[in-house]
Parts: sequence; C-alpha cells; structure tokens
Amino acid sequence: MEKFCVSIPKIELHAHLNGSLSRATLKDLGCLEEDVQIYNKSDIDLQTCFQLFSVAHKATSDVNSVKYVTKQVIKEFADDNVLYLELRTTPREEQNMTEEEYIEAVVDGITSHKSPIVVKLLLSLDRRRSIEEQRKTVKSIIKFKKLYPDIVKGIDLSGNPSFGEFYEDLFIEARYNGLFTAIHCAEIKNDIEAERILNFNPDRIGHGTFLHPESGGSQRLWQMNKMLQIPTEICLTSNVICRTTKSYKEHHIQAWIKDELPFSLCTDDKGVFNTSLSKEFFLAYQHLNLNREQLWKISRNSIDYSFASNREKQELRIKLKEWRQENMQ
Ligand code: 6MZ
Repeated sequence: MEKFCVSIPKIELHAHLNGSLSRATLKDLGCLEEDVQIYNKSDIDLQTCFQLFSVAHKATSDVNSVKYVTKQVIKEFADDNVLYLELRTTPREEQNMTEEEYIEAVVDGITSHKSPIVVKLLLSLDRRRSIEEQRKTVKSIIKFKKLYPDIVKGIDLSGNPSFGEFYEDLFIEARYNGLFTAIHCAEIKNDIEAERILNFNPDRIGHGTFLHPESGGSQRLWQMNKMLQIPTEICLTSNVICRTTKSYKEHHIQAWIKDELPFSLCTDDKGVFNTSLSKEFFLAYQHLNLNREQLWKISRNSIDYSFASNREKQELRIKLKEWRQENMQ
C-alpha cells in the first residue's frame, strides 16, 4: 500500500515554502547539523513549531537562496508524484532583499524549474504583523497577480494563530482584485474568529481543527461549515506533531468523512514535520481506513478545489483517469 500511495498522482494545496525545505536543502545552504536536527523533531507543540521556521528564514535571506529553495521544493514534490502544487509563502524583507524582490525570486524559481509538475503561488499574510504592514503586502500581492496572472493565484492568512487577527477588509480587496482566498481557520480554539472567517466564505480553509463540537468547536460552527461546504486543507502529521489533535485516529478529519464534506490531504510543512504527500496518503490509509478508491477520489476531488484554470483542471483529471485505468482495474 505504501507503493500505491507513492505512485498515485497527487495534488498538493497547502505547502508553506520555508516549512518545506528538506534537510538536504538546508545543508546545501550551509545550515549547521545541530540546526537541521532541531528542525525535524517529532515532539514539539504549536508554539515551539513557530520558532523552528527561523532556521529556514535565516538560510533564505537573499534572492539567490530563495530562488534555489523554490526550485528544490518543487523538485521534491514532483519526485513524490505530485502533479499539481500550490506553494504558499510570506513575502519578507531582509537586509539584502525587499518584499517585492522576495516575491520576484519565488516567481523566478517557479518559472525556471524543470520538473513535470504544474506550480501556482499563493502569497501569505503573517497574522503577527500590523494591519498597516499587511495592507502594504496586499498591495504588492495585487501588483504581482497582475504581472503573473498564471502563477500568482491566491492569498493566504497564516502565522502563529495565538497572535494577530483576521482583517476582513484586506481579503475583500484581494478578492475584488481576482485573488482566490485560502485562510487558516480554527487551528486553535477561537470561535469568534472562526465564525468571522466562515462568514467571509473563503475559497478554502486551512486545518479547521476546532470547528466540530467533538474536537473543541461548537454546533453553530459545524452547522455553518456544513452549510457552506468550504473545501478544507487537512494536514494530518502537522496537527498530530503540534498536538492540536490527539491522534491520527481521533483526527477531526473523521467529521469531514462522516458528513461527506470536501477536503484535501496536504503536507503543511514537509521539512519541519518530516513528511511527504505520499506519507500523508499512507497515514490516511493506516489510521482512517481509507481504501484505494477513496484515496484516488481525494486526489481527483482536490483538482476541483484547486486554483488552477479550467483547462489545467481538465488536463489533470485526464491524467488521473488514465492512471486509474492503468493501475486500478
Ligand atoms: C500557521 C504556518 C504553519 O511563509 O516563510 N506557517 N502558519 N499554521 C501553521 N501550522 C503548523 N506552518 C507554517 O513559510 C513559513 C511560514 O508559514 C507559516 C508561518 O508564518 C511560517 O513562518 P514561509 O514560506
């Protein structure tokens, strides 16, 4: 079954660039072994997890390293039989790089990679930053969406959920300018914010951990989620390692499966959590009893939830169908 999970063509919709750097890539960039070691711990929590990103951020503080890691991460996803990848990253200013140069470097990595995979970019707002800083980033995101409409597809809200807030106006502006919206929602318990985000009706939400009453949410939030049917990006390993979910068996995805709500399987930060999309599929088989047919459907349905163009979606559906004819009859 492990082989099946590796070979099935997959769709990745929730991958943070700097959380996705492999040990090999970090070492290539000159990271010390001890830094790389702390990066792959399996017994952290959500707060500690956010400290770990500084390792990757330090290693990607100029345009050349940003372009390099973008290409490396794309190659690693392609090697794992990911056909379509939506990478997300937070535009960041460093001593030798402006926020816009950072975005340009990521776009450069995406346009120059040589792997057999379609890649799109979502740009993230870090919720820790002030509304003024976020507004400035939104302006740049809209500018880059106009410059590279086939690559820059959406906007994300991420960062440590214990800080900051969801500024709806910024997302209204982004949406008005043609960007898709993918918002981290209820990664920790915060019913008021979760309700505000659901009311905004994003194109997708990330995690959705504390929505269902049995995983710490409420009837009201769950009813909203059921009514809106917003596709949810599910990150099994990330939630278990960060201890926002007790175990794989008790993962909140069970509520999505039971109520037949839309979701996709994703890696979140494959470097930090030492995972891959194939591993996430295998965990779903092991702990959630999903069979081959159900795993294939997760891949196929994820195409519908993606921000690809209609033509790209059609091509991906054909590839998945052909793979099924050759491998599952
Ligand atoms: C919320 C997360 C995250 O943007 O520098 N990030 N935000 N929840 C999570 N769950 C574990 N994992 C990663 O990639 C790293 C950044 O992505 C966000 C954080 O803001 C982190 O600093 P980029 O490429």
